[in-house]
Amino acid sequence: MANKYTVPESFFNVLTTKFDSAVKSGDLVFTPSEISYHKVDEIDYVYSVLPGLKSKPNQIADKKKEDESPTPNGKDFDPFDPPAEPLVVLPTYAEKYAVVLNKFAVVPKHFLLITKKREPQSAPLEPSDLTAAYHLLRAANKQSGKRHIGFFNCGVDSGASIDHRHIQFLQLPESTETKKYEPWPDHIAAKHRNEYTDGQKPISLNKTPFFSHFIVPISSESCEQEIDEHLGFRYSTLLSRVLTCIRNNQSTNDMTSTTTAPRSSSISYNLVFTEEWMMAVPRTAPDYIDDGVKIGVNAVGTVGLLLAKSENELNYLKEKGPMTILQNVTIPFTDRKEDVDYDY
Ligand code: B4P
Repeated sequence: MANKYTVPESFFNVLTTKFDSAVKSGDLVFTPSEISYHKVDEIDYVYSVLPGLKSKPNQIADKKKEDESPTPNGKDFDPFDPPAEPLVVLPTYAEKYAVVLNKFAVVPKHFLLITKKREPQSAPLEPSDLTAAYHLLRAANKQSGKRHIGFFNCGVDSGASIDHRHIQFLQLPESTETKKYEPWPDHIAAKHRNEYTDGQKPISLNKTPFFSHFIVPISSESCEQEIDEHLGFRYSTLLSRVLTCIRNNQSTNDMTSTTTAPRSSSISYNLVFTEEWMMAVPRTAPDYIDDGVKIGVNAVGTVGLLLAKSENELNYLKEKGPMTILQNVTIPFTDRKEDVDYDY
């Protein structure tokens, strides 16, 4: 039975047509990337590198600078208030949202769920945000026949650049005989799917070196009426763990720190989700910076999708290894047996 979250059957066709015409008209800057598949310490990674080192990345940077500069009245520019018409796929979805194309896409048809009225990116997601995002993800998978991932960058250290609530969606890299990519949380969620119950501590991969992360399976059997509650409950379990992990990390840093500099009080994390699971990763920095090299990591980095904006960055990534990059922008994984659920 149709309800306010029902996604039109024409959704993905409209999205495809809009993407093609926005690229053609120049309203959307699509920079195709070269991708390579890697397996490091049993984890699949896909590195995307933007080719034409000088032209395309600068085109993105210049366009963004132009678009994101403050408005004459001094208020921060909000590109989603209102979104540019050529990028709009669904002007209204589930009453309070719209669906728009990413103006600076690296993979085709990258799209965003945005609130129509500006709401902060740093606030916790609401059950309706999760339900709307889940329905869109499911519709994109079904209508395109390709698997997508949804993600949310929350807080200043998460990679978020626009303070207007937005959840993003990308098609996952496909696997072939020789090139394999499987997001590493897949097998953990599959293993625990049947026995995991609401209120249980989220699942983590017990592996070092690794970064702190929290996974909950999503039950696709939940009926339409229950999905709101199901997603909201499991997300709040993740959020609780994120807050505890950040608090523990800050206490440890306070004990070991020799400086009196004020510490950041922000709560930053990435949320990544598929139809089968949700994962939250607490963040401590938006970029990896070392030796004059800066590699930005957003939510999809946590499932092994890393973007290098130059050959130099790509070589650096290969040389240092992806886990060095990821560990530097997150909280190192420790198996804290004393942690209990909801102890924030
Ligand atoms: P945020 O949550 O703020 O941050 P982000 O995805 O990390 O994007 P950022 O802007 O920092 O991009 P970056 O250089 O790291 O997301 C804001 C979103 O709104 C972005 O997708 C942005 O492009 C989009 N946007 C900005 N202005 C807009 C407008 N006027 N209308 C519509 N949309 C607008 O990376 C460059 C791009 O590559 C980003 O799109 C990023 O999501 C994507 N990307 C990063 N890593 C990737 C990977 N491994 N594989 C594929 N794509 C990847």
